[in-house]
Amino acid sequence: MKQIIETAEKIKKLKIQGARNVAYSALDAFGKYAKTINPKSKKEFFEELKKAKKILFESRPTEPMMRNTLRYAMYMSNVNEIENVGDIKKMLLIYISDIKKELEESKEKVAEIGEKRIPKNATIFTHCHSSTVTAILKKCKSKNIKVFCTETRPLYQGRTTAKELVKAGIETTMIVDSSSKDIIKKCDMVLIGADAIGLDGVYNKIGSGVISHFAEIYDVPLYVAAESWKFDPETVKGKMTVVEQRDPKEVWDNAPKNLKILNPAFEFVEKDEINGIITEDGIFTTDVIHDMFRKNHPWMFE
Ligand code: RUB
Repeated sequence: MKQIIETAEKIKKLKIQGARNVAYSALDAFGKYAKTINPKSKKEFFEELKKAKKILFESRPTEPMMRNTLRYAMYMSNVNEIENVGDIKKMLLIYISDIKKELEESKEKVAEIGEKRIPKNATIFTHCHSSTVTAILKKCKSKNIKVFCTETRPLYQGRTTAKELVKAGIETTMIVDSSSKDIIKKCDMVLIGADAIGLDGVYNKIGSGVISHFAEIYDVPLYVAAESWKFDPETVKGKMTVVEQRDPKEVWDNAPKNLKILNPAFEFVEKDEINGIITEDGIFTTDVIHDMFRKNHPWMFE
C-alpha cells in the first residue's frame, strides 16, 4: 500500500495538482499497487483494490475525475466471468493504460474545439492552473491572444499557468486575485477549468465564483474547459459536491492564536453564468450536459 499512501499524500499536499494530473497519478499508483499484490481469489483482489481506492478518493474530495477513472477501471475489469486473478490483473492494467490514453486524446479534442471558440486578438482571463485551459491557449498562439492570469492565493498555482504560457510565447500578465474585477471588464472571454461538473454548475478553484459573477455583470462570455470524466454522478443520486477545506496554515502559517481562518479550495460557478462547457464531445450548455453524459457514459450512473 506504500505507493498508494505516498501518492495520496502528494495529491493532498498539492505536489500533484489539477484534476487531470491528480487522475493520472492516482491511476498510475493504482496500477502499480495492483501489480504488487498476490491475492488468492478475485474477491480478495477487488477487496484489496477497494481499500486502495478509498485512500485515493479521500486524498481530495472534490475530484470526480479521479474517482470516475478509478471506478471505471475497476468496473470494467470486474464485469466479466473471468476468475483467474492474473488475467484480471492484466485486464485492469490494460484499462488503466487505455483510460490514460483517452484522457490525453480527450484533452486534445477539448483543445481543438476550444481553440475555435477563441477569436483572433482576443484578451482572455483565466484563473489558477488548468492543464486543459493551457492546452487551448497554447493552440491559439498564432491568433495573437493576450492572457491575464491570477496568482491564485494561497498556493499560487497561477504561476504554473504563467510559466507555461510565457514559455509558449503568449503575452501573459499576472494579476493579484483581488484585482480581478476591473481586468475582467477589459477581457473578451473568461476561460477556466473545472474540478467537478454537477447538475447546477461547476466547481473550480476558489475565486471562480466571484470571477463568474463579474463576467456576468460585464457581459463577458465565460467558458469552462472540462471533459465528461469530471461529471460528478453522485450529484444525480442526491449528494451535494463536497468542497475540500484546506489547512489554514496555507493562508497564514504563524497566525495569532484564536484567529479563525477559512480555506476552502473550490467555489461553485452557477450554471446561468456559464456560456458553455467545452468537452471532448463538443460545447454544451449546462442544461443539456447531464443528458449528454448519461447517453455517452452510461457506466457512470450504474
Ligand atoms: C486546480 C484547478 C483547475 C482544475 C482543472 O486546483 O482548480 O482549474 O483542477 O484542472 P488545484 P485540469 O491546484 O487545487 O488542484 O484542467 O488540469 O484538469
